[in-house]
Amino acid sequence: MKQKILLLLAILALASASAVQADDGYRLWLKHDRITDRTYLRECSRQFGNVMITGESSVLRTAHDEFIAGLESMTGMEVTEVRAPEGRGTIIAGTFGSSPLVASLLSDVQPGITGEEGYIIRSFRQGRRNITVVASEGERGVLYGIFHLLRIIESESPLDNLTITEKPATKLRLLNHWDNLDGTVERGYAGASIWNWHLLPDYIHPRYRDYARANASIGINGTVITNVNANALVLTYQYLLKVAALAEVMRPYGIKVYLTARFSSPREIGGLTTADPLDPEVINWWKEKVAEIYTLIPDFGGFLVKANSEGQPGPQNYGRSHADGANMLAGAVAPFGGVVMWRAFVYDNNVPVDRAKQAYNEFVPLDGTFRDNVLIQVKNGPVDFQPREPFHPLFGAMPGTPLMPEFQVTQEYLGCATHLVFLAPLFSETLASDTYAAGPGSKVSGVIDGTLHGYTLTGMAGVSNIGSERNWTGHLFGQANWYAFGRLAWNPALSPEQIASEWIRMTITHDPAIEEGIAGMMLSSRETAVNYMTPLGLHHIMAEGHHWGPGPWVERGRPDWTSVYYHKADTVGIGFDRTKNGSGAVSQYFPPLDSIFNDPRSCPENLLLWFHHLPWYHVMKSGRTLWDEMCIKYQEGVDSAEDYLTYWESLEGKIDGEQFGHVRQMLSIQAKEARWWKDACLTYFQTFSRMPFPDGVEQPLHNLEYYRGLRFHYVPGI
Ligand code: GCV
Repeated sequence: MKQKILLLLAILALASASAVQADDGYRLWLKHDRITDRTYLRECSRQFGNVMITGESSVLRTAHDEFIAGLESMTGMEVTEVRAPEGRGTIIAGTFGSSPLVASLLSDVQPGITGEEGYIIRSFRQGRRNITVVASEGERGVLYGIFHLLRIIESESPLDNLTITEKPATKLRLLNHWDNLDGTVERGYAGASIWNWHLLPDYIHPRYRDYARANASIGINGTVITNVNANALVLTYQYLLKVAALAEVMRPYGIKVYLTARFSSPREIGGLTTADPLDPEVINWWKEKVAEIYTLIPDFGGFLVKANSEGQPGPQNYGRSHADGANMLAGAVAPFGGVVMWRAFVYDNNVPVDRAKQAYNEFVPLDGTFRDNVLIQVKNGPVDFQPREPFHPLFGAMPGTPLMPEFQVTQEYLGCATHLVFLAPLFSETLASDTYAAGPGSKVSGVIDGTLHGYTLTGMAGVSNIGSERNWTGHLFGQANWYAFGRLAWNPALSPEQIASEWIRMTITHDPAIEEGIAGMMLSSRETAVNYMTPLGLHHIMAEGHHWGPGPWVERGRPDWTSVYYHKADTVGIGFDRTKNGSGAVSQYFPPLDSIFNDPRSCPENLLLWFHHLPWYHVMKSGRTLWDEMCIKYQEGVDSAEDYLTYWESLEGKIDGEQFGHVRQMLSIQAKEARWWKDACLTYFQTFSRMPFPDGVEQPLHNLEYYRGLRFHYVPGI
């Protein structure tokens, strides 16, 4: 009997060990599951049986631990740590400065090739030995190189004759958290903030380390942990201790911590009567505060500031300029090597004729007046993270001031966390746009990486979509947007195709046919969302406040927060006239773009209603009327969303069951909401066009009153 029970227990143990682990998404793209291809496994053991990753710093120790843990997990090998190349294959990693072996193996590499964060990965044979070297001038470069090598292994790519040289295009690659100290996240759809301010600094949640690790694996080197709608409390000693505890967790992964600075802090927590940036007491208060921060966090990155925008205090409250405000803070952090990222997302209380013009109008005159350690952080488009906007006209227009783009990884205007919208195509569209600032070929990416105007300080920011949900981002495919942001901040020229492929292979499957199917869905998903939400250059027609569903009828309140301000539909036509005869926003672009945008015949049709108010009968390139074209675009969006669901359902049993079930439900919601968007928008716009729906466009499920009457409570993210 006893023997029988023992046997049963053994079988049960075996059964549970061999059962496929359901994937709850926590491991992100760093799953490091066991590779099953025997040939590849043999290759791994030929190359990496021995490991020599030297260096005492915490970052190099991280590189060492990550490589060994990742390799052992993926291959089941037990690696041997050696002091010199041994056996059939050895991996050697380190900095040129700290490892004489690395320096001698790569003696042909000129100083400056990798810099502190770039790296070289080379594999070659030395006699009968396979050698792989991962080398950099800096420790972070070694860590990034190790993560690159793990990525190669995880996607089962060839390991021999590697000759990789990488260097990031931008210096500051930062996530921006709009996380509040009360645990909520503005525009966050993946649960509460991951920072548990109440338990910090004494309780360090394991998630903090995993967060740092995930970011480092894609080259992100900094995080602004608090909301730009800032709370001065975070600058008090009590909270700085908590920030310091987080910084400590991030440090071994090469990640610096930054804070948002509430401009009125000297008054709110400093006991001063003013926050005037030119007031000596204010200047001194910030200097002392910054010194306190650096005592606690020696590698503190600096401040991100939203000032004089949407009710936030700023220098203009005291009759001072954005430059006065930014330079005062920059002066305080400069002695410690810190930076100030000053946001250009500004619009004041006097509603402008065209909000899209305001940042340009305010910042271009200040070009060249900012201190060296200030960057102006500019949203990708001139309004606000819409499904499609033209690139922001500030890019290219401030040659004397480093500009860093701000992308929104969280999907405030793109279905929150429920819709599958892969954002790499959106980010790349901006980065690849030609500003013509210095003639043709002056891409936004050239502004950002500093090559166009010779900026030495460069960066890219992404508003995080991370929360405390088990899978981090709410929607499994939200992880792909986090991943894409990191990869593009490192290399803005990477194609969305490559990013999607890397992510799918590490997160979902290596099956080439399924990879192709999922990539097809991801790569078309942004256009699909544009189609069912805001086709042909429409923008800002979502519901009030939460920005989730459709709300083209929103007309109450501050005009530039309403939908009617943006679409301007009437019985004649629709669209915002930003031509030279209208708001003149086209003139903020360099020639010939100003003329291209100014003329409806040359304006790209996907931006037509951004720049033009056109009659419903306007003839489009397809030969259809504007009305018909708009209807058909909405229908195409709905059809594609439904196709995604149908395709995904065909994957049942072919991919992880938990991933399958989770995404199937999300896609089903997305298909339903795509139809809601189409029906609500078309029934509303039809009251102006008074034209029937063209063939192929399905009749709305309900009438306009129904859609207008829908009310939602407690939508997340506000
Ligand atoms: C953090 C939009 C969003 C706000 C956000 C603001 C900004 O208006 O709706 O939630 O505030 O942009 O970027 O500052």
